[in-house]
Amino acid sequence: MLDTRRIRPDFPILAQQENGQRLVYLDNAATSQKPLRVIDAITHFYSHHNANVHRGAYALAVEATEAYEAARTAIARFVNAWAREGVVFTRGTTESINLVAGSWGRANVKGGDTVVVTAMDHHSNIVPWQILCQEKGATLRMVEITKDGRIDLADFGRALEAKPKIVAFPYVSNSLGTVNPAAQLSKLAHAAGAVTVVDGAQSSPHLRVDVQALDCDFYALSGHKMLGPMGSGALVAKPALLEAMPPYHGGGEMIERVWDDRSSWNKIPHKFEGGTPNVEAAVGLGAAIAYLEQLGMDKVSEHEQELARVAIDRLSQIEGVTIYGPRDHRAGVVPFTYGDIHPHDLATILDKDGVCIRAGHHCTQPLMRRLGVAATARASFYIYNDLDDIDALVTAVRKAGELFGVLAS
Ligand code: C6P
Repeated sequence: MLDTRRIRPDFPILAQQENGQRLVYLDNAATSQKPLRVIDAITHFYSHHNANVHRGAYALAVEATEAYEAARTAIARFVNAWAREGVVFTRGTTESINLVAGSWGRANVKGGDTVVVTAMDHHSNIVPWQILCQEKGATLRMVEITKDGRIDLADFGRALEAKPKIVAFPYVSNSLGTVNPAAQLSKLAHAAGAVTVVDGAQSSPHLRVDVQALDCDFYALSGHKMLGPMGSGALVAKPALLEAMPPYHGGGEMIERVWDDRSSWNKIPHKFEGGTPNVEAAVGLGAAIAYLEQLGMDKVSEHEQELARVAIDRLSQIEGVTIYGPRDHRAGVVPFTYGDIHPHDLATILDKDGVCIRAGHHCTQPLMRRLGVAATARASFYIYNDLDDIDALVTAVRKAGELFGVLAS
């Protein structure tokens, strides 16, 4: 496991108390905490290099542009992108998927076509496709999940019989923790003639990602879940696809020439980056990637998997606790319910002990319907969590059980 005694001091917020207790932050799937290296990178940028990018002819503007473009190179390296030109900065996974739906989708999906998603997708990888399908008169086909929380491969195969234009799925589920066989799904989808869109919101922070090995077409990620700033993220795509796609947002910087009635476009990735970008977010994300690379992504995932294993083991010993998701091939996400205690009540009670977990539908309402619950509680781990955090979680859950006098529903 990672040496959390060395990691934790890098995260100033973890030294803080919450409700007079040691802060036990277990909502990392929602957003991660930030190390000083990221916070300092942002401060340093504003203190020493701030200027608009790709515009200025003076040294400061060149420095700002270099810092911004260095972050692009870092993302490309981190996920083994096809080319750095295939990395488009966005505000995160949601915007990245909307970009694909709004540009590639609008240009290529027609009435009668099919778009495939899965029942474990986050709303960010469902709603943009619903909007597209409604606009085009296309069909949105949702692939079912198995009882143990995996994509049902038989149903996936049936969905591909419609020769869909797009197949979208999450690499890692935020509500189940399932790590999906993304390379296999992509291969099957390609054989059916589809382009593939991988929601990487929960994989980029926690696994070694190699988009070329996955051989997907589009890969979306959010910086704020991987130690980076809020509002940072990227769409990573095969350059040839980006070249052929129409722009998504019109404005400054994404053009080559503007006439009175029409324009021509800048080269990729700038064609998709109209307007002044969030340079501080890119710089912060570059610093976050450097931090994760120093730890090593294989060690990061081993650490979280071990924490999840221990948490599942210990929570399962509490009578009335139900854990959701598969037993293996899972990331550091532990969704559970406890008898008839509402997950929101559970989260509120745990907060009194300084334990932050998320409760709700986790933006996966179709999945919750299939699980037959309105909501779950969810503990999710990251590099600074340790066995003491699991002790605190389990103790607080037991305490909640005593308080509510609950046993199995
Ligand atoms: N899931 C969670 O608590 P944004 O908001 O664009 O950074 O990420 C959206 C998103 C897309 N896909 C998956 C699999 C996700 O988990 C998320 C964000 C958070 O689970 C907030 S709902």
